[in-house]
Amino acid sequence: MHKVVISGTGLFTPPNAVGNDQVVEAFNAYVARFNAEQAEAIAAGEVEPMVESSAEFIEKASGIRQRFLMDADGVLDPARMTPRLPERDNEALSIQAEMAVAAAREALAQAGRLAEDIDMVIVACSNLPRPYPALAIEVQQALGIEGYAFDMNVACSSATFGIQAAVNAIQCGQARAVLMVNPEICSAHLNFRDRDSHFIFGDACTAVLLERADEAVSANVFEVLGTRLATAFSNNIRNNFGFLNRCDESGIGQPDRLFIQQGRKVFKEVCPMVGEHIVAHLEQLAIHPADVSCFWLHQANLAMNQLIARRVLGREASSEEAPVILDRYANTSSAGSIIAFHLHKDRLGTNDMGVVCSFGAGYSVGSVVLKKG
Ligand code: CO8
Repeated sequence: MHKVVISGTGLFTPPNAVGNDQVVEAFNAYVARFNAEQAEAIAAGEVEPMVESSAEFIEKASGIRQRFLMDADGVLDPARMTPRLPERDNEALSIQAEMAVAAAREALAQAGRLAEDIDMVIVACSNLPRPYPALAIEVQQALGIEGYAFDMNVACSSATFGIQAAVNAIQCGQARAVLMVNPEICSAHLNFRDRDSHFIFGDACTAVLLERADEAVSANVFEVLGTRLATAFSNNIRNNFGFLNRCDESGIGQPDRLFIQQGRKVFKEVCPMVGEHIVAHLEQLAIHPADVSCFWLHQANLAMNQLIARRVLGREASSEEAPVILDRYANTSSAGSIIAFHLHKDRLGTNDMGVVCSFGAGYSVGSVVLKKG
């Protein structure tokens, strides 16, 4: 079997940086509006009044300070609270394909590769724009890549599951090089009217280029020592948006057609699952956790990452060992751990090891153990 390396990564960051104070101001204006409109029903005890959000709570509970959004005006308009992203003509490049192409070009350039060197494209993300044609095939066409492409969705773990699919294809000789991209517009499926979650997500796109180690031309490569995936069904993070919605009118427009979660339960159940997963994966590869230089973890909650790192290392991790990007990007679903890797991978010296780890809805957990070449 061929050895596989990551030879390039890319990141597309949307143009609109939005601070906690801005999302809170919009949310609180919406609350004032709602409570005024419902004043009679609230006074009669028929409707619960909405409660304001606070920027201090958000930073303390999550570690998030700001997020990047594809559109901020629509989100920050209390009369709308949804990004304004006009649908494009079928002949035009779709918005997620545009994000993917931007991130992919950076990954290709880092790897010193051209479209003709790539045999396979995977788009792996939480929210796809349509059932078909596959977004991955649109990205493949836009970049001028031959071979084949497909979409996959494992929520926040889409990127690590995508990496394993790419590794398998390269190891078996089905592809020389694979481009795996994660265009996430989380803001389009986030309920900005929900106090518990209106601050959680941001938008971004990442790209990872994987190829045969013996054919890589970049001097800056990371060998994939192993991948490990796990899933366990849970209703604690859920989104009921889907093609069957139109078959039952009673559900149309209901909040559960957007992102919903039991945040506390997720925290309690997922942290141990992820800690054990990483330890077991390292054990399988005969690597001691103390010999790992960096953990590029999924970026959902700062306390969650600190707890997972403690479970794996048996002590606090420094910011060099478990880099944080969610303060700036918030939770960008599958892109989060790859943003951390992309922005902090250069800290590793030759033969240093690191772990990319994602976790989220499903539940799903994915880890990728890497060694700097
Ligand atoms: N402002 C002020 N106070 C608030 C707010 C707010 N906005 N929200 C809640 N509070 C209050 C509550 O009312 C509560 O008050 P009280 O104690 O008086 O009852 C108190 O704060 C505590 O509330 P919580 O218990 O809800 O708060 P937590 O400390 O648990 O923090 C978090 C909430 C930050 C959500 C935290 O639970 C968390 O981060 N959990 C982990 C979540 C996680 O990792 N989820 C992963 C999901 S991502 C994924 O899998 C991908 C899905 C696909 C993406 C789709 C894109 C949309």
